[in-house]
Amino acid sequence: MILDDIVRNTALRIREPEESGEKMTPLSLKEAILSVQGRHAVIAEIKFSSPSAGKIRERTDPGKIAEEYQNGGCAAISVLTEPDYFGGRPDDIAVVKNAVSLPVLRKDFITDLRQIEETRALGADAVLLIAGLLGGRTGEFVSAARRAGLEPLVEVHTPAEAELARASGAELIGINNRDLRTMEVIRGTTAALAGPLRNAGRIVVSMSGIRGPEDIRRTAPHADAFLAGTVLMSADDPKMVLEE
Ligand code: IGP
Repeated sequence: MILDDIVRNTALRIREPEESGEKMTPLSLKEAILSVQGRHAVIAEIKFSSPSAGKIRERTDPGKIAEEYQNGGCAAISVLTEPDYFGGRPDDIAVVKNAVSLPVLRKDFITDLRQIEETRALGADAVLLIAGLLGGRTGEFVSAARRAGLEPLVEVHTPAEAELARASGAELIGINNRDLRTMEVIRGTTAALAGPLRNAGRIVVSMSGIRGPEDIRRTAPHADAFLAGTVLMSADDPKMVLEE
């Protein structure tokens, strides 16, 4: 099972966080999403490969890609830092932060509280917490992220995980249309899970499997923002997708 391998290998890379120097005041992902007007809020992801898509594109300067995304009008940038399956590097966070003035979300497989400290030390503004990996510890990780100065975005894929995320107090909840265990994308997942979360005042981000503006339009009644990776990384001009 790939997910189990990824989680195991990621845990082996954890190091004790080093004392880091002066950190910039974090930018709010929530504010960035809510301030978008007259278009859909998109979190644009930098990801060079993935277990489902294989190699998406040759590795180039992530700062350049982030600039292109920013020029295209995205609300924030997501950076996959997992190296073995997604072609990322932890240091990509700092490279992207230096290139743009948008909030940066760190996307990785977080199962240990030390990775929260590490994420802040890398310079991220927000951190992805996967409810399917953290289970009953989700709330603890949400609190730890806030204490570290990071905004938590809790990812869910099932009704039980959505309830966990709601109860964790996280304001930002990502509904992953892809099942991380089977890789299967079911685009109706966002519509199926969003109702109770939005009624509870949560901000819902629809993630994964977005092929273009049409998918965004169709899901727009159920989500406050969208997170897209593959379609943007493989586009000649991400602006065409982002300008929707
Ligand atoms: C982006 P896509 O289908 O647009 O490339 O998906 C993003 O949702 C996906 O990369 C993702 C992910 C994750 C990756 C969502 N949750 C958790 C790794 C870990």
